[in-house]
Amino acid sequence: MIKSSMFDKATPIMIAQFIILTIFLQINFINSLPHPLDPLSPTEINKTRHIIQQSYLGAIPNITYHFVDVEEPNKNNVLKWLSSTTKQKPIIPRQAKVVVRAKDETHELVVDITKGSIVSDKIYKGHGYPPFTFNELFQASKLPLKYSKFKESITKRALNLSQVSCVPFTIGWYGEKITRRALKVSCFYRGKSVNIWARPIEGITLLIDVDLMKITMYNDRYRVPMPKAEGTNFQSSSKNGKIFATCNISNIGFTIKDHEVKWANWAFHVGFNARAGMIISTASIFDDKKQKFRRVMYRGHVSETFVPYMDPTNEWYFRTFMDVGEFGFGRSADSLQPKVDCPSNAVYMDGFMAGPNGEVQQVPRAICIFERHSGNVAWRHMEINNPTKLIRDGEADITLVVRMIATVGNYDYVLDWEFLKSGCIKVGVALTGVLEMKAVPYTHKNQIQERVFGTLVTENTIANFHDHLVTYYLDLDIDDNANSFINAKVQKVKANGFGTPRKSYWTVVKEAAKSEAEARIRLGLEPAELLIVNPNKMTRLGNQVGYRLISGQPIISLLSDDDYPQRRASYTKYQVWVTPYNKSERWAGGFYADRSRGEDGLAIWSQRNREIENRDIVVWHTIGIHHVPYQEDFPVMPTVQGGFELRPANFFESNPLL
Ligand SMILES: *[C@@H]1O[C@H](CO)[C@@H](O)[C@H](O)[C@H]1NC(C)=O
Ligand SMILES: *[C@@H]1O[C@H](CO)[C@@H](O)[C@H](O)[C@H]1NC(C)=O
Ligand SMILES: *[C@@H]1O[C@H](CO)[C@@H](O)[C@H](O)[C@H]1NC(C)=O
Ligand SMILES: *[C@@H]1O[C@H](CO)[C@@H](O)[C@H](O)[C@H]1NC(C)=O
Ligand SMILES: *[C@@H]1O[C@H](CO)[C@@H](O)[C@H](O)[C@H]1NC(C)=O
Ligand SMILES: [Cu+2]
Repeated sequence: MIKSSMFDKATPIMIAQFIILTIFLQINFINSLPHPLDPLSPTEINKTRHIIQQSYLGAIPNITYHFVDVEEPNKNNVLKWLSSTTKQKPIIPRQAKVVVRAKDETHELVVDITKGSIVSDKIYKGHGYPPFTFNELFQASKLPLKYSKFKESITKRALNLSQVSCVPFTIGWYGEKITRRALKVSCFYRGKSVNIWARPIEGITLLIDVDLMKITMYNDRYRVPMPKAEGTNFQSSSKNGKIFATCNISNIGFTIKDHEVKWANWAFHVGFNARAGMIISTASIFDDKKQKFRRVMYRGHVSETFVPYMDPTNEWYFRTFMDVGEFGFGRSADSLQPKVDCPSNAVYMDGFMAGPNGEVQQVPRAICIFERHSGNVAWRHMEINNPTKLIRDGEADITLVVRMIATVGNYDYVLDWEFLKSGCIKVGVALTGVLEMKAVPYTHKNQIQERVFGTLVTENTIANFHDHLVTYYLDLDIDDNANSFINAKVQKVKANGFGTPRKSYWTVVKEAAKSEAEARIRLGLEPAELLIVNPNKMTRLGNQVGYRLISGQPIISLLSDDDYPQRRASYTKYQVWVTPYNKSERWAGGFYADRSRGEDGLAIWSQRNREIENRDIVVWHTIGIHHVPYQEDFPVMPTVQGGFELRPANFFESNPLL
């Protein structure tokens, strides 16, 4: 799903970005040694492109860049780099992983930026394709407007072609033999509305062969009335009341050095790439009692999202998006609006990625970091049982939030990592934006005789049912690499032999999961405590140090296992998976998600049923909603908040806030 609004403005944005970028590069030219997990800098992206263009690939006309990111460095080297003094730091070469398409083939390259050479070049022959470039999506969106059959369809509907905007959609895989990259394009009618999603031109299917950039199938099956423009606008005329309170909040203090953030007792690294968007790395917390930083998480980011629509009809069945792999949260990152997206005390970071030709693209203010004075209580107590006086104390909850917003077509995902002084990390996903809607002949529910697949949200408009399943990659390293995962059962026990009238109580039964199969979990059926512990480290009292994963609303995909989109997103059948760390296993839906067949990805890796006890392990957690739209979600939906929490569990000797 694509940022259609950007298409119309592509050229001015690109020019503006180029000017900003040129200025930026001149200022930023002198740079110190980068942190090994730093994203590629603009200079490095440019250099990567230069190295590739100088190779035999540069002689091939029109090669396109689909993925450019820092090649994942060896974890042990990164840890050594972090723990050693400047002079003793191991040299970690700056390398880029690049996917280019040349002559209809997908090349996977590793480029050594320092040496200026391509160190590995493989042609990927498996199923699935890398994400489309911006140019490909842009060109695909314009094809219908020049296509005579489509023009006829528009005339038949008495619409004005100049008011039509088309949006390309990825199309998944439905058992067919795939030889080409393809998109389907849906068109919308602006007219007097800015909300294109509210005015779908229903009944038309357009298939585009992206390698040929040609329409290869056209079908106009039916016509329904165009939903009216009135009431679809989501821009308010006045900004009053929309912004955060303007009173000045002063930060108690955080420091940002390049990508490294220090605040209160936390230290972590904030990265950015085109695929995951924001990436939190090497988060550790200072332990006052031990007088040292202790490791909590090596890496955390969104790994994949699955957004299948529940309309099996011809024009809708294929809408089963895997936004991260098919498009990219980083590529969908929006420039944050001060005082609306982030409060007035926020500090911003830009994001950089490679564009279709490998050139640098900048997202100004891609990430914001701010202290949140939530008005909540961090802890408190009032004691009346003291003979001499009333005793009362407490502390206000002040936290640090790191945020980005991805606008993937119609939806906006507000993605937060919130750090608490108590050692908690809260991960938030807030959903807002515009629903994907289907035009129908009905203006009232009592006219509906056939089956519809959503809610009538305004006249002639059904907002279709769908899911949002957001899967997180969480490489937790609790106090070191070797960790175990415990699905502690909270179990009822009969109270026998105590000589009291109690008949029952509950207790906790803990056993570390030995292999991957024991750590696939569906939450919500029975009470459980999910723990990631370091079995080699104990508190003074002998408890294993650990962290808890506290899930929000549990969700699994309800699609049948043999349904094609479900085969591609088979990891959505469990909310929790644990795998042994492997640096090439990061994308739950597989690396080549576009038109994939479910042959790569978390569910496949996990079938090896590897040992996970007392090892470097990665936890995968899926959150989200089955989205049943209601009228209030129209024309733009109020935010729905979701998330989960990582909370110390015998990690500290006592409350770290005191
Ligand atoms: C990008 O790289 C090319 C070739 O190395 C160089 O000529 C150019 O100045 C660079 N541009 C920027 C903006 O760094
Ligand atoms: C390469 O791109 C240019 C400009 O878009 C176009 O004119 C040309 O036909 C393309 N060449 C090939 C071989 O696709
Ligand atoms: C179509 O839209 C254009 C641009 O807004 C306008 O000039 C033209 O008159 C419209 N044509 C019809 C038939 O409405
Ligand atoms: C906020 O701070 C700015 C800059 O220090 C100052 O100009 C402004 O008056 C302050 N506003 C309020 C409401 O205190
Ligand atoms: C790491 O994962 C990849 C992809 O699943 C696999 O091919 C490779 O064998 C794994 N490496 C190890 C050491 O297990
Ligand atoms: Cu939704």
